[in-house]
Amino acid sequence: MPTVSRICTLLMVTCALISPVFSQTTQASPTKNTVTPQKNTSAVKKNNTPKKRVKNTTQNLQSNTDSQNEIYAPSYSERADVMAQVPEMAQRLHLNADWVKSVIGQAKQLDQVKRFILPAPAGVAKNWNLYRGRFIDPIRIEGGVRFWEANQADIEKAERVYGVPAEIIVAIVGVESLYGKQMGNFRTIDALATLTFDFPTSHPRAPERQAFFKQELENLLVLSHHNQADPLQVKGSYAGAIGMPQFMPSSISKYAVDFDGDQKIDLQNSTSDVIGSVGNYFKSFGWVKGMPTHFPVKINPETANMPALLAADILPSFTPESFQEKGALLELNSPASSHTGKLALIELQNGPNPASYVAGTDNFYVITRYNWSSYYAMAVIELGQAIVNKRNAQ
Ligand SMILES: [Ca+2]
Repeated sequence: MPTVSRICTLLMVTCALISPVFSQTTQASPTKNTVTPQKNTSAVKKNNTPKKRVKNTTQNLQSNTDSQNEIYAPSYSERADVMAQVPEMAQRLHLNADWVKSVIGQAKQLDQVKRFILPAPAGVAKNWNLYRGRFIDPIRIEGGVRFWEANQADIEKAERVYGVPAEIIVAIVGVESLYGKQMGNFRTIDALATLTFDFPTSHPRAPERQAFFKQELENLLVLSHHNQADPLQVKGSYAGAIGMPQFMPSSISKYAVDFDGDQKIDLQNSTSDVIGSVGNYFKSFGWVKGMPTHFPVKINPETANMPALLAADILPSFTPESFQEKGALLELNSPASSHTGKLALIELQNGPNPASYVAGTDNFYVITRYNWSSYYAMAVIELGQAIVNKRNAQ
């Protein structure tokens, strides 16, 4: 597992030649012990609500117009309050103040970014079946089969090195960017500067989120400086995620790897680096080789001890015995009955219809470290299985 300094050393060699190719990992999330069980607190698409996904899709559709909008967007060089913050920021990050001033000054405030970052309106019912349908579709399944075939050696290597199943790695790339076809068209510096200096105050967690994006902006600056790369050239999602796996700047520093050995990390163009980086991300968050992500569970919400079962949310907290004592029943004589780890009752709401439930393991929880949503994790798992089934059927 490469250290940050080694990554930077690798990047420093070549990034000046290739301009910013780093992609952003998902947000570095706290360790398991410090994570509150609320889903969706992170940067990129970290939501359980299908509604938000609609917004993200809208973002993708609208991103073609971003370049036109950028032309008319105000530059931060015109904002005295922002530019006044540069000396302190540069000093704290040990960066050249003139360079930081130049970069921040050329960043633009984008109204679209401020709109997209707002959560879905209250009262929108979560609906797993709708959410699922957006990702488990023929195009994404067939794309996964092709991506797997085209990158088989790297995928098998990642399985060996990190212990993460091929289908999980492939499905992550499929869900995040449709295998590189939808990586976002916002300039990352514009997105992160907007979310740092003009985060919408109407957001329910505005101070927390603004502080997060400020850290990511600073990570982008530091990473670019170390890599001798131009931060103005990096493009990605409205929330600052970059490349096929949609890594945030802090995550590239921590988890991205040079998997093809060309001495640079390129998460926008090197599928090998992408595959290795996704594997390393999961390994770093505690992926257990060979452990299933979840088991089927039978539960009657009318009679089971639902408050107890749902209190810990997605954090695996129950032994199989205590799980079943509370009314969440596992299949007899199945892998679930011999599972030695803890379980969580994962509730997936279906709008007005009865919710779906599965018993999530520690590996299910690890997937939610990529995107803090049980709906996201389940979509990744099911897409991966659908890709496996399609491959086996050929
Ligand atoms: Ca590489």
